[in-house]
Amino acid sequence: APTIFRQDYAPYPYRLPQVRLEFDLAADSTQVRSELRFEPAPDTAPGTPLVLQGEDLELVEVRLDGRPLSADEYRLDDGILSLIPPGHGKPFTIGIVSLCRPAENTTLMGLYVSGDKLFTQCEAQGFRRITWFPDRPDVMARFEVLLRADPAAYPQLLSNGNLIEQAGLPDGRHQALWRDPHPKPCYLFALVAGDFDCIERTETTRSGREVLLQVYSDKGYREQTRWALDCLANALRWDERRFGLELDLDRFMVVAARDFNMGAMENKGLNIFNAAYVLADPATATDAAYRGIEAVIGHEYFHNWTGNRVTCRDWFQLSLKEGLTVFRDQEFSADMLAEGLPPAEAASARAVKRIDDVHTLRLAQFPEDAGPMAHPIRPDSYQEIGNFYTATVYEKGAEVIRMQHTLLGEAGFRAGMDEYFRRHDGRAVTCDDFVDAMESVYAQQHPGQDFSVFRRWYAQAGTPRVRVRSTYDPATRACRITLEQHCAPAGLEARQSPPPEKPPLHIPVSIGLIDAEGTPMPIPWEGEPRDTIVLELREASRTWTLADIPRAPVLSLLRGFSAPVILETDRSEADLALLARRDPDPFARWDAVQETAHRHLQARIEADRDGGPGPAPGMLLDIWRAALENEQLSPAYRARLLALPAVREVIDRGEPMDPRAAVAAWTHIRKTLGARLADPWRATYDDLADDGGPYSPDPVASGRRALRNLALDNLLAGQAPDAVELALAQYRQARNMTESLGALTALLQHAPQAAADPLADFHARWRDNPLVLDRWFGAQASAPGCTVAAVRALMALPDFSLRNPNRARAVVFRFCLDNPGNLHTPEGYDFWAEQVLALDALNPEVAARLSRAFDNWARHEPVARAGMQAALRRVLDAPDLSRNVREIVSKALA
Ligand code: B3K
Ligand code: ZN
Repeated sequence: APTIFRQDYAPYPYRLPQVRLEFDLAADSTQVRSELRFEPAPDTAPGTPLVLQGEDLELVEVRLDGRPLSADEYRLDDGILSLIPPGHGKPFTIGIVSLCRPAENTTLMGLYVSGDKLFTQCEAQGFRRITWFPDRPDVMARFEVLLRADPAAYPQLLSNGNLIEQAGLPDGRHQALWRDPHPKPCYLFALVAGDFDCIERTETTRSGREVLLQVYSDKGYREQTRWALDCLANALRWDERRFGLELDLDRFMVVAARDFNMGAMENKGLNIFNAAYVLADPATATDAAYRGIEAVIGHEYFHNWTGNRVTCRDWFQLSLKEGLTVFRDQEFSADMLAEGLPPAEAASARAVKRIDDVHTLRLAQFPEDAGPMAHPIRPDSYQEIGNFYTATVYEKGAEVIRMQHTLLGEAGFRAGMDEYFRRHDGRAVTCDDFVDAMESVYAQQHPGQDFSVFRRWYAQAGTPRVRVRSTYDPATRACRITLEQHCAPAGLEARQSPPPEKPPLHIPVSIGLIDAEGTPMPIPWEGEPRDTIVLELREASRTWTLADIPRAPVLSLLRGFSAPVILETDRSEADLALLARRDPDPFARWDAVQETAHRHLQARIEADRDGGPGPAPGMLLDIWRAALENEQLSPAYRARLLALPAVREVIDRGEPMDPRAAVAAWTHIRKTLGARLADPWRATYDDLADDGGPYSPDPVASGRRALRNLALDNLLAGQAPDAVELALAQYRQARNMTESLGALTALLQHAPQAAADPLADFHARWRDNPLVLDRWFGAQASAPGCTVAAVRALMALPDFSLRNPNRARAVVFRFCLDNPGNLHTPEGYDFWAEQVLALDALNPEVAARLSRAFDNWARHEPVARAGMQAALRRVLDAPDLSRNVREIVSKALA
């Protein structure tokens, strides 16, 4: 497949002010009639071809200014329709009639069928599967859309913008006309047709306009959409309050789809969501699912400004909208968690959110940045853009925005955002345009300084390492801190000769000092004493001298995770233990606990390999016990402190990576922590019993449930005598999904024989609710007892289908991503290859995600390495591989 380069960008030679689309909708075959009003761009030479993309379409007719064109007046080549427009420099109209087949469309890109409804997904390049069009984000048009369909099958007909009129037709069908007042690129187009339940409410925006908010779902699920509607209203308020951004439409719709390739899509005024991010009630949704809905509803809503009003010039700029919008949804969630709490608790609630976000980054993005798919947040090339909706573009992109927020401060960042909208509202722009707006504020705040070094974050792949050294001189009371940065070649960069240059980045490193008792030591800084300061490292290495430090300090580093880097320190175990117990910065404290656990786990892996005695668990037990018994800390925060690093993180740290050894060490330590701390775990479990009040997903109540489920898991891991009974009782008495799934999962993890009854009960109870059934599948597929044979048995059940992405994710992805003990077997490698190929025949975008699971094969120990390599080969050698999977697998094997 050809590689597309960012440097090759050229503007589209024609403007497209106005688009009219008419759909004759039916599942088997839908006819699309388009009228595209073009005008040449100012410097377009006469005779410049007009090029339109199409994919999987049947062409019926092409017209130019109303006149049908004969086959020799246009070209149709590999889906591309091109023609030479009249050379008079005036506007002209292209009319196209085409057919597509929604019912046969298993890719879920373009127009497709889900259940008995019709949905669209156009980002990035799905619109070309609906009709021929300039399918690129810098061509922005006003859309008018007429939908016609059978009212019995499709009583509701939705599209972007405002509903202009709705009417019955003489032939018994009905139609709806929609007009979107805002110009948009075609990737933001959407239509939905079907029979839905809908709840709605009106809100008044801050300028006093009434707007209609609606959530559509499958019939019978109305009551499960209330939380999503609340979240939508909260998002609307929050964007007004924090960014001064108001909804620019009279109507904003969210529609839940059962079959959806990812989380949701920000189509203008008509967001289409994976039902998993809409539907919730206490009986069916976990606390985490409630928070996930809030985040995704917020995310898509915030795109209305960061993505839709100001969009991307080309797809290399994807992080312009995604990194920024993830940052915004993270802040929204943090503000929602903290809302109404007293300051100390609010800080802790925000920290919990930050910990979860950093955990995600380390789990998904750090490995990506070290593997064959490593790319800068603004990539330089791609073969298939669908493969670049990555943790790097999204999560690292959000970290790069967050650093700008840190450098500018809240007020400065807001001023930069205002400036960004002042300059670019209504346009398709680049990441550089965003940084320019932020830099204009930074340069005012810091005369003589700029973002020229900071910009390298957009161009450089790989996770930088920051080495920290410090000395303290009691005679001068000076503490000297040296920061040194280094970024190794990322992924395939290592093959380049000469290796790419990686100049230093602008890295804000937030630090604080504590003394040997854990008391904060204020740092004299810019004229006042401060508990936390930000060192701005812009060079390969730099030393700071902090004066007036009364005693030898212990450094609390990278507070709040001020930059997406890996720290290298020579901190002693004792210093780490002190930070783990006393660091007043909740993030840095959690990080110290994690680091202690990681060191212990790696020592255990080495001991298992070399037959040595294994590390003594004393320090770990002390830290765990202290956190467990510290009632000053919120249960939600304690649940994070007391969670071991994920197995995948442990695997990732191995050199070479050895999944089975990591699983063994991790399992051993989990048992130790469970067994040796059985009493405090039990006391915690009992203390946190449900108070019998009505369910609420608020951070306090959900934090209690999180810690209680963790306690149960540890009691089972440690084989406490009555642990199985406790879990069974919790399952039976559960008053919400968080409790029942917590019990079921813990049983499956530690006492699978005892899980049989609850599993059967769960299935009987929820067989008709697809999202809950996904939980049932997922808990089993990720359990250590689930062998390849067992996962195949799950897939043989009538409830299973590879065509539904949620179900495929619940079974196949969960097994391949969260069951390393069983995946890393000869049968596991075969299974992966087979499933990648089976999925690829249906849905390349989803298949490509699964194919990423073996990215880091080459860093594994020889046996795993050879098995994974052979499986990758098998996939690469298969006939008819999609462009999506081919890019991933060929890069992995390069
Ligand atoms: N913008 C969409 C992602 C579309 C991905 C399509 N391959 C969802 C989001 O980030 O909000
Ligand atoms: Zn997004």
